[in-house]
Amino acid sequence: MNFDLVIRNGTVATASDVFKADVGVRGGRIAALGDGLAAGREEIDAAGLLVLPGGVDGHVHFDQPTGDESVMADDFLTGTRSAAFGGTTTVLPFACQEKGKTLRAAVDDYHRRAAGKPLIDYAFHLIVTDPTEQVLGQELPALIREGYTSFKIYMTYDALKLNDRQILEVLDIARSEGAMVMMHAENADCIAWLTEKLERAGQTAPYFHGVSRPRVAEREATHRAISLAELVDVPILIVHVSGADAVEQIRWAQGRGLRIYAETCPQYLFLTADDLGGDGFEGAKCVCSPPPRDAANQKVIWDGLTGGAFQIFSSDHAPFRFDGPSGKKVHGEQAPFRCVPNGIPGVETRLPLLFSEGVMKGRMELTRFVELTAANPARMYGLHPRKGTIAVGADADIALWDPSRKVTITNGILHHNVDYTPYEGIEVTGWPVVTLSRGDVICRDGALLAEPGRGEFLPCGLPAPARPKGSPAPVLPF
Ligand code: DUC
Ligand code: ZN
Ligand code: ZN
Repeated sequence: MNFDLVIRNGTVATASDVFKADVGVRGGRIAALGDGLAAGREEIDAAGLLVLPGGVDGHVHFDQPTGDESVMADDFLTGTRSAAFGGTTTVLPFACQEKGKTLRAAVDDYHRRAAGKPLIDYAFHLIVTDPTEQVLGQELPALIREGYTSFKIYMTYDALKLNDRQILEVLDIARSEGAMVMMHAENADCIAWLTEKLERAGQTAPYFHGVSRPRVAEREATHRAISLAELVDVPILIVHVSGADAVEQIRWAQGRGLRIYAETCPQYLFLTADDLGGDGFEGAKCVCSPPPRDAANQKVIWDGLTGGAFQIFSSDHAPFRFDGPSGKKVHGEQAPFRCVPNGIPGVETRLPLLFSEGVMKGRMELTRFVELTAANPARMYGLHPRKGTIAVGADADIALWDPSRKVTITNGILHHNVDYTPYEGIEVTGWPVVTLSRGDVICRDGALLAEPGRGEFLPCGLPAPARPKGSPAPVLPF
């Protein structure tokens, strides 16, 4: 039995095990794991390397319309290129409904934006901003059944936010259809009130973006999201959790047996509010929401990652160039923080940062790293076991890591289309040296070997973690 490819002599890690094995690939899938596999048409010697499932980044924004003249710096080509070089082989960006338009229009538009570009496989989350009767009664259920099985809702931003009643209606559909709901939990009125007060006081520099979105605004919304989900009896996932207070709410809910899941991101481990300061407009580079906090909060986020409060570690890659007319400076360098596009790049640095500071510094096991960055996002969004693991039958989406390679992160070595990285100058140990997608070597030692458009759209299954407590057990296939 011959293979298209055999990866020999490496150390394989999944979310549960670390073991020595060769990996045989046929037809884009993993066909065998074992010792002394038969020859492959192609062979890779992975001696000294880790053989990890390609990362699944469950939260990225590529080419997403912004509502003003700003333009995201990465499209489906540059965004997936950057992901691939960072060891990620599946991404889930967002198709965002425009208020007054249909969800279907957003999905169609987003497929057009992706067409011919992705280098790796991708699925879409929806963003529901206008839950009309038609959306709730027909469109959303139909789209869920077509494979758009997760969607985000916002508790802040005028153009996006839902009120509590609307949130309940949407959660109810998620419950009956089995979809996963992602919640952006910040209290809109607290933020609006503080923003106006700061503006009246002339405190409009990027630093005050953080002041306008305090931890208590995140805490209140997190608690409210949990309460609404409990009322409806549906699991939810709180995205991009930044502060200790929100973590406390999440732990409280989990301790009560509620299915509340949580995601955090590199910015809440590696940046602080000080990064929003600095000279002039420089802090705009780190304007994202929720904002980075301080060292004490970073520690709580680390504890949540290692201790189990968080299930997912995503990048929330939301790329805007610093210079030029359509990025952070779209409204000029003197623009008040409320006009600065929200978001920072990070799809390529997500895995190396967590690997280095988490695994290499002994904070977490390699299995936990794989769980947080690949297996759990795949499970949470209905892509497991096709994605997120190394197992017979899974797609051969694999990143070969050199665990001892030391790299200083600078924007020059990254492959996104952004003109800065918030992580400039951080030295990491461990780096992905080869990335495979469905058995194709797409990146090797800094060279891109893939053609645009080779990435496939993935309709998602109904995620098991989205099942309400006490719902009937699934029918097993044996
Ligand atoms: N929320 C996100 O998920 N990404 C970027 C900005 C935001 O508010
Ligand atoms: Zn958000
Ligand atoms: Zn986001």
